[in-house]
Amino acid sequence: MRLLRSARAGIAVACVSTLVAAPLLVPTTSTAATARAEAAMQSISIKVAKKAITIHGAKGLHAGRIKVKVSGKGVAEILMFAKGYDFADFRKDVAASDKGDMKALKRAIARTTFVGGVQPGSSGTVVLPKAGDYTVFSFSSRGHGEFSAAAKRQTKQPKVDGTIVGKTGPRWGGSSTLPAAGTFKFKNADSTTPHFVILQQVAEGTTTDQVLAALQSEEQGPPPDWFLPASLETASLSSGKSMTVDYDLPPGQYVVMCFFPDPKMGGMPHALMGMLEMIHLQ
Ligand SMILES: [Cu+2]
Repeated sequence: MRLLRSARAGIAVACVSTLVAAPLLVPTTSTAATARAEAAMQSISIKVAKKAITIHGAKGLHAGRIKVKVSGKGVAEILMFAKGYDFADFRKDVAASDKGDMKALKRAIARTTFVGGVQPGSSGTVVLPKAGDYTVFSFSSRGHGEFSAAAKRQTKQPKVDGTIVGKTGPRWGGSSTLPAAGTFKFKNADSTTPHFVILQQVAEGTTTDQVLAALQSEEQGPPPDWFLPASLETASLSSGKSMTVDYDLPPGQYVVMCFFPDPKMGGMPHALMGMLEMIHLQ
């Protein structure tokens, strides 16, 4: 998944100067009412550090919807592996796909359920599909975390302000406008591949063709002038899965992108296959 990682790194590098200047993702403040509603939902917190991933609050956890809060250095990805496949296999397959081994990439996709997760400083909900063992992974950490969930409990999806849908193509569907702060639902309705979301703020009027050209460009140097500082990233979701993401971003135009690599295209990230869409936050 070299392309996935380098694409993420590229975005991160482009953002870094402005990220330091402005706290872009202020944790959403809950009103008393939502705090009461959330009280019933199980909750875990995940800290992603370079060397280790630590998880708090996972004791006595049941499968079903849980609230996830992430802090630290990178996006936390919650994974469940198929029987006979484990984190060591996953790591090995990711390393092999880095070197262009598409069989390894296909195996990693086939044997891993990507349950979702959020970036540091953010929160959301994910659905643990069934009782069993879960692994927390991050491209930003050498470590990993583990937790278990007991029999599933039925839980309600929190109220959302809009939806972002990954569709077969690959392409995007869902809301064309969202409030600047709130909660969106991210659903992967594509039966063929996992997807993740990067929301990147761009200048008003920027086109997906401009973004595509910039992504395809080999040029090093400063980001294009339409590239604005605010961004948000989620973890990957397998086919049929959904999650909710709490966010607070500056109003404006954003490009929705996914950089998950496609094994049928030699590992090309979906964004370069045209999985780009413009939305507005207002
Ligand atoms: Cu994708």
